[in-house]
Amino acid sequence: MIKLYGHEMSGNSYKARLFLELLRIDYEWIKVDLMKGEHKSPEYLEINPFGQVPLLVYGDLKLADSQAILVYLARQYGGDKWLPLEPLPLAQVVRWLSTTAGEVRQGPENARLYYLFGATSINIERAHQKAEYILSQLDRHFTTHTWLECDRPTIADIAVFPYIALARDGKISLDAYTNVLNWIERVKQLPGYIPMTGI
Ligand SMILES: N[C@@H](CCC(=O)N[C@@H](CS)C(=O)NCC(=O)O)C(=O)O
Repeated sequence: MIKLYGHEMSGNSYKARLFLELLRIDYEWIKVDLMKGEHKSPEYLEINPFGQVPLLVYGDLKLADSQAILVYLARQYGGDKWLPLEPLPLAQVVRWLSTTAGEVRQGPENARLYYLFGATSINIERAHQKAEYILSQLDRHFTTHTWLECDRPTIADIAVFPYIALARDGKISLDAYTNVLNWIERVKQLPGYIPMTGI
């Protein structure tokens, strides 16, 4: 059985867990207590030298990084439904995976780290500026798109969703972004959807 190492307050862990649930795949959830520093223990560093969650383990496979986990699960278990095969739609989906690791991380994810986990080395003004920027971009995108790409939910939506939906944890209001709010509601209606604290 697949094992997913994660923490319940980690949006990146939630991302992998949400997708396993949407795919209706059985898995074992293994809590790595970030607050106790378990992710930096020698035992954990042995299986993930980056010392981060999430980590997917399946037999000999050890796969870190939430975006990589989405790609693996989508291709292994989802056919081309969640991750298209054709060059252009595939590239369009990958573009949002990059945006997740870029603008979404630098904006709402960092603002949440600052307020919720006391990561005071983060420049909060810059995080809020970045958040405003990506939220405006997304809101404009959703004036003409129901889903991020391909007119259907793909791993682009699953990757971007958690830290956008958790933006309020970083003291970022979503009220001005009606199209984003409507998209969040659409994601919540997907069969198999599970919530996390803050969403
Ligand atoms: N690129 C990684 C980032 C993972 C990440 O930042 N995980 C956080 C929790 S959400 C973590 O483990 N932080 C502890 C650390 O980096 O020391 C992913 O998308 O999974």
